[in-house]
Amino acid sequence: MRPLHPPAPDAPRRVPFPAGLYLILDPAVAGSLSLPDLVKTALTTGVRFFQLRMKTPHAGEFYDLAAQVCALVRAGGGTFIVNDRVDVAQAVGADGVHLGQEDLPLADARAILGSDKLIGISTHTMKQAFEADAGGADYVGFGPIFPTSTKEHPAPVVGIAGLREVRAKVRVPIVAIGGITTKNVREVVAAGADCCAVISAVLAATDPSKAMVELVKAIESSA
Ligand code: TZP
Ligand code: MG
Repeated sequence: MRPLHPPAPDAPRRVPFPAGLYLILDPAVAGSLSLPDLVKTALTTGVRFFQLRMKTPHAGEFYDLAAQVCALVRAGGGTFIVNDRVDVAQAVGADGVHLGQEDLPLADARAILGSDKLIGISTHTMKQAFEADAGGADYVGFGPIFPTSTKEHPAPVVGIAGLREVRAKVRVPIVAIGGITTKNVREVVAAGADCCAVISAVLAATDPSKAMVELVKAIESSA
């Protein structure tokens, strides 16, 4: 895995960026699986980077689960990111927020959360990745690398070649996403991803614990 750039001496202290497996917790995919239980297991398998993605209009529902997961992740030494909602991220004291192209603008999220928090931006083209990097994102999500059925109306598949191109031009860490599994994760790391984000490869696995162990092992051995 490629080394991350050391921060400039005068750069503000930010939450450390944990390379490796980035586990996205989405209750819509988890079904009857308990996300708090899954987080506890994930921490024992070496997962350190978590995001809660909850496509609900009810901020209170999002807040309740985010507060619970945030406390567990923190207790286990992990990093916790809230998807979409800057208000929920701030309210639960998360380590940051992950924004899509149609969410709050990066500059406004930064003004609210401050320089200590991580802000990630979903990108699907070189132009978007470049803009996110130039705009001060702490990392870019890039994908879908492979076809995915988890996201509604996904952008066109960017492929391993697309990931390589973005890796060559973008300075900040890259979180690759979309259709990543134990079978293809090594080629994603080899193409320069700092993190591999998965939803269904873990949440819809017959044995989520085994899937996490295999993914963590595959990423570490490809780094
Ligand atoms: N953004 C791009 S692809 C995707 C998101 C949220 C879904 C990833 O889910 P999976 O199940 O790991 O393909
Ligand atoms: Mg979003």
